[in-house]
Amino acid sequence: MSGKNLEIPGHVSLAPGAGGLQKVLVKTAWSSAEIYLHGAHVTGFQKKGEPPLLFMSAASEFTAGKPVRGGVPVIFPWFGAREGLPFHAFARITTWELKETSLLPNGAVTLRFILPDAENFHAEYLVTVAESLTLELDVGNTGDMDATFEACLHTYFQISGIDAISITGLAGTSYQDKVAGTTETQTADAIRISSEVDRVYPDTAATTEIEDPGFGRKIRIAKSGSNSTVVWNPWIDKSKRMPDFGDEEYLHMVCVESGNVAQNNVTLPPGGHAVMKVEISSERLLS
Ligand code: TA6
Repeated sequence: MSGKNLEIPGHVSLAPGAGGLQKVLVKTAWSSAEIYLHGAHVTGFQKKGEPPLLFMSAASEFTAGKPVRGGVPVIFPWFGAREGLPFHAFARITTWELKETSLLPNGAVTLRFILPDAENFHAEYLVTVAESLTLELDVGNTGDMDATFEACLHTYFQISGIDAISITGLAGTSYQDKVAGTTETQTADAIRISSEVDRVYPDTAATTEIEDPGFGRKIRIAKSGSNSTVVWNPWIDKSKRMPDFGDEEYLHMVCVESGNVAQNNVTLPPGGHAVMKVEISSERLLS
């Protein structure tokens, strides 16, 4: 565990979290955040005077070797199932090392995490807490051959109600519908959710927005170095099958995930690097 010298009075403190896992508490002039070293998992981000931007399940586990349900799971170096290996890979169930914390002149706080033993990859994760939350996953190939990986910042957003929100930015984009097992095109400008949704939109660098009249806010998800967007809500039946997720929590969350998955996987030459960056911000909805 990194030393106390990583604390910044009034801005960064280390504390024991749920399940005895170590967490970092961050305060800025605009916001507060909570990050666990387990998975370098951002479990909370909230702007002053607003509801939390990230959803956390009340039933989440906080156990070594198990994923946390909510916040921003860091999915790396593969997305989805791999025979005999953890679903959504090992980065989110591994303890990352907190290497550095900084208070920038503009009042933002940055935290730099490193993933130990990432096979022939070097993975660093820079979390910037300010009026927005910026997440940067920097992956390098430390091997002597080309190396291919997938990555996804699997963000769970807190919403007022699943029937109230609409998601824009993906109009005209094709997607794999993992519920129906088909390939579709996003014809409607706005995605509205009234059943289980599990969609992988490939080849899109688009900024997406979640419009939430119930909370009177619009959440913006701007990204670079990411060509895949995933939209997921488990709806009723899948929620009941998830032991670490409340039966009715699907009503107040939606995942809009930024990554490079499936056909958008990334191949790095020896010594090559790839950086994926996501900035999450919000603004008041003009009534
Ligand atoms: O990102 C969508 C997805 O792949 C869904 O298919 C669902 O499995 C979700 O991730 C949650 O996965 P998890 O392993 O966190 O339960």
